[in-house]
Amino acid sequence: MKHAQATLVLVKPDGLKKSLTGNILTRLSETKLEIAAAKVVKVSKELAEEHYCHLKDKPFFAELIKYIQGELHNRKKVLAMVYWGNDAIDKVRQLAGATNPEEAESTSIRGSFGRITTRGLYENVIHASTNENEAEREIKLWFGPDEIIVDLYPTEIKEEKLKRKVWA
Ligand code: IDP
Ligand code: MG
Repeated sequence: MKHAQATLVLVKPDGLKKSLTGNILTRLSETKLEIAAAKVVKVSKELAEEHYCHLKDKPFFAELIKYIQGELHNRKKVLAMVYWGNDAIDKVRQLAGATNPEEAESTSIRGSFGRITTRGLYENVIHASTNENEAEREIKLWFGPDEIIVDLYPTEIKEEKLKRKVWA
């Protein structure tokens, strides 16, 4: 059954370096999904390791962390977005293409612009969540509730006395 879903999309550092943001957003706009959140993020090691925690035993894990932190491309940021709408997860995955850019359909984003490095890492330009559980985990990791314009998951009010940076 098709229903409204949210999915996390990241334009990875290779996508930024190759100036593919406009191209990727144009392709994603074909889905008629809505952008529910967007920001540029400087990815900490902690965030990188948490995002890819399911891959921590893989031989390419250390390289993957460097990749998403932008250390392989001298672009220390990613563009993080939440896309929202009917069947969002599969629609975005379909446009993204298979994980291995050599196996991805040639018209997909990864098939068009991805590569495999000499060290064997798949540099595949974008991230997209694969299922609803993963999407929820990832969206909560990358965004706070106030940064998303639709109510996706239950929230609570926490009273905190925190020092924070404001405009001077
Ligand atoms: P996904 O991004 O298609 O969901 P995951 O298995 O979650 O694929 O892997 C996360 C990222 O790790 C991939 O996008 C790719 O950059 C890298 N990666 C995954 N599997 C391999 C592999 O077998 N060799 C090299 N890099 C890989
Ligand atoms: Mg994945």
